[in-house]
Amino acid sequence: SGRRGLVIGNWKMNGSRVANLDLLTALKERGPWVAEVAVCVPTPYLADVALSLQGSGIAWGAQDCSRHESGAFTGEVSAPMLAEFGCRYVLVGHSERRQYHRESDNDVADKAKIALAHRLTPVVCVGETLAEREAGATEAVVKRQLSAVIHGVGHCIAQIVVAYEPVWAIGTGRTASPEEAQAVHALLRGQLAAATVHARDMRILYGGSVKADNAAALFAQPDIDGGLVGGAALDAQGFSAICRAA
Ligand code: G2H
Repeated sequence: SGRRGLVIGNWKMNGSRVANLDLLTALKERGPWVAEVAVCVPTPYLADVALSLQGSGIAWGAQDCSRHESGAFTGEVSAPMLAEFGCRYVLVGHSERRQYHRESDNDVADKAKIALAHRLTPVVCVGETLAEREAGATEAVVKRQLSAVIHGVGHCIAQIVVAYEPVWAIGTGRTASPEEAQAVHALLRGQLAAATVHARDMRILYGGSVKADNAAALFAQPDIDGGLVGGAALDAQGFSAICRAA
């Protein structure tokens, strides 16, 4: 395909001002890569990260945003605020948000919509739990999750990035096999194709225990366009190797 690979590091709630600078300095020394590379960092670090990555070719983003534009939402961070700090991406609907913060498919669709309105690229995360997979519901679950976003954002759907993250593979060391992941990616691309003529140009990332030693096999699949990388994104050498594989 003509799609450029994309690897996004999801730092989750890790790092410190000093450690982040070390990590980004080491990462910048290892680039550039053929694939596009970005890091989604905890929001308090955005100003530091923007300064460090400005002009580096590495993009940055956040891990969540409010579904509201502004107002009385204590503790929330808005899409326009993220845009102000130069974010290119914002993760929406990560399974940890869905699980621990009870985000619904509708919340996720609203977040994707407000991100797009502020020229941020939402990385819409979908994925089934182990119980859902074992019940044979994988297809129905990811379709329902993506469908909410397709309906929410309308013709802007071509502007999003999708990340398939089977919940049972997140931080567990258990990765979906390249074939298992490809099957779901193909399904998701088919669903996008029913909504937009641009589906073939859209990036669908795989996430869930991506490491330097399994990345190449995953990224070799025809509908896997890169990765959303958690734990392995906290080490410059390992993350760079993953970026090289995409
Ligand atoms: C899945 C992934 C990054 P990890 O959550 O979003 O994390 O690579 O640690 O499984």
